[in-house]
Amino acid sequence: MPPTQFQQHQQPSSLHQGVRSSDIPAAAGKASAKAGATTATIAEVANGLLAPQAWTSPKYLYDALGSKLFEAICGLDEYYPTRTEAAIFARHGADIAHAVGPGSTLIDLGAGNCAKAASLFPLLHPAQYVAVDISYDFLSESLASLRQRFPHIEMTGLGLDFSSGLTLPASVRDAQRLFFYPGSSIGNFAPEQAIAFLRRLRANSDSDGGLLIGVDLIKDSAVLDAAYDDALGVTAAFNLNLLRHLNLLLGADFDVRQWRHHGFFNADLGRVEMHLEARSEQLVHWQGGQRRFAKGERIHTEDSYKYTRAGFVGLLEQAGYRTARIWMDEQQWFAVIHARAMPD
Ligand code: AVJ
Repeated sequence: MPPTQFQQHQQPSSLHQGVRSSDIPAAAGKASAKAGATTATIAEVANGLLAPQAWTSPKYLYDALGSKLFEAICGLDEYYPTRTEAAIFARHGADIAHAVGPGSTLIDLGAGNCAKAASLFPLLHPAQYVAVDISYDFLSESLASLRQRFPHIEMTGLGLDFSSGLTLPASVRDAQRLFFYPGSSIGNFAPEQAIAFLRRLRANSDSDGGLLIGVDLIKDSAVLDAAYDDALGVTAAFNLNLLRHLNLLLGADFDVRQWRHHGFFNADLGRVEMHLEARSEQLVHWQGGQRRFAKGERIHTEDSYKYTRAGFVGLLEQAGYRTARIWMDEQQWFAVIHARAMPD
């Protein structure tokens, strides 16, 4: 499937599916409406499931269990990105803070428990910390404890889905906005969408704005293959859990045992792909639809783009940023990049 098919969906780092006020409950008041699924959600997912090459947005990987499985992935030996990025921040934190300078308005995209950003506070000394995540409930708890630990930093929590647009309220300072986007979350966007997304960040900054971003780099494909198809099968469980989630969300009847995980690096397209493959021919139903899957047919569930340094620097340039500094681990598996807004 073309990489652009994930574009209209959401950014990678929002770990919870959002419910917008504009969503309309499916079969309102009827028992057939399960787990908060809406007609819009059902239509969106069905559209992908019915495509010649079936696909689903990666956001459906992250229900409550999926988020726990992703956390487990981050602790696997094979899954190097999380610990490698953490090591870069630990080793180069002072240098990064020096490059960025104090007094920034640190805007954390997909903040979650705010831990990554908070570990930088003692060096970075931001004037304001703005935590953005699709789930505000989670944020407010994290921020309450951070306010105690860092009383000099103004803290703001925003519960919004920044993939579909970014409108920052007046409570967010204009000066020295630094968008923080760690974890190689940018990898879920196809390059064209990544550029569009970064342009939106640039459009929300003055000429003193910047970006601090974690980017996963192209490396030996055996390393990438193992990171997305680990020995314990945690990534397989993470991927297969999507079907369990769809059963709840859509009232579908996927038989999880009849599917197999695939996760591998596609060198031609510079991305890791995750798929679910039918082990046998089967008919799957959901609210308002059905599809027959042949044995061996696949559902494409995620893309995770990997970059060369030069490739990502070029992408930043197209988005209106010039790369100021790059920090990497010794193996050059992962990069933390500080970019500054190009004057418009
Ligand atoms: C959360 C998008 C950064 O692409 O590495 C991990 C998701 N998928 N293992 C990634 C993921 C399978 C992860 N991101």
